[in-house]
Amino acid sequence: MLRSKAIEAIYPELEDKLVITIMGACAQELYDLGHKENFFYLQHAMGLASSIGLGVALNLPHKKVVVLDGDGSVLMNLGTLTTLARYRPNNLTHIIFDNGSLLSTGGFTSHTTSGITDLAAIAKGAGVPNVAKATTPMEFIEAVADAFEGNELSVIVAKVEAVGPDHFGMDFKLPENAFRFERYIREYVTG
Ligand SMILES: Cc1ncc(C[n+]2csc(CCOP(=O)(O)OP(=O)(O)O)c2C)c(N)n1
Repeated sequence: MLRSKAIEAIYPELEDKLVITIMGACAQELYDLGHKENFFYLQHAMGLASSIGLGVALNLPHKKVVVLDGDGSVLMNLGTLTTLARYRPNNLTHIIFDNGSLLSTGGFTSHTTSGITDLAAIAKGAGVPNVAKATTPMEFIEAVADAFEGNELSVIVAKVEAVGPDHFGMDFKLPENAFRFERYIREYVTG
């Protein structure tokens, strides 16, 4: 499964949700489908997309929040799964695209390569109530639909190929990214 295609498949469902992505390839693939004011592309702070998603979800319980994460990022902040499970926001869906690689910085293998580390098992062990694994586009679409329709904290581990975009670049700079998202939340979500 290609992550770009998986994101494309759920893109229409992201319109009414707050979306936080990790940096690099995943962010670029979402951006290339069309930027929306409800998207926030986390930069530099590897591992913390789910922590930001947790904070947003707890503070805006009426809004669905989606985190698009990577295996390398989650492995850098493994405790995040236990913190998510402890606070259990039922409006948060944490999608981990597991490509077994730190793709955005050159494609070094991660601990999930060749099935060594099972992030779905870790999420389950951490106490996340709804955990799904997807290896095909159909499984992915079904798992995401289930999570978006359901009313419980969900983690979806989607096995994807270690393939990213052939270009990088967005038409706004780093601080602008943060200010825009904050302003959007203030004006259109809380306001
Ligand atoms: C603390 C920290 N270490 C290293 C980096 C450099 N870095 C940026 S993205 C990335 C790889 C992320 O891997 P993963 O989450 O699996 O996503 P992928 O790139 O495979 O889509 C790395 C190592 C960083 N931004 N922050």
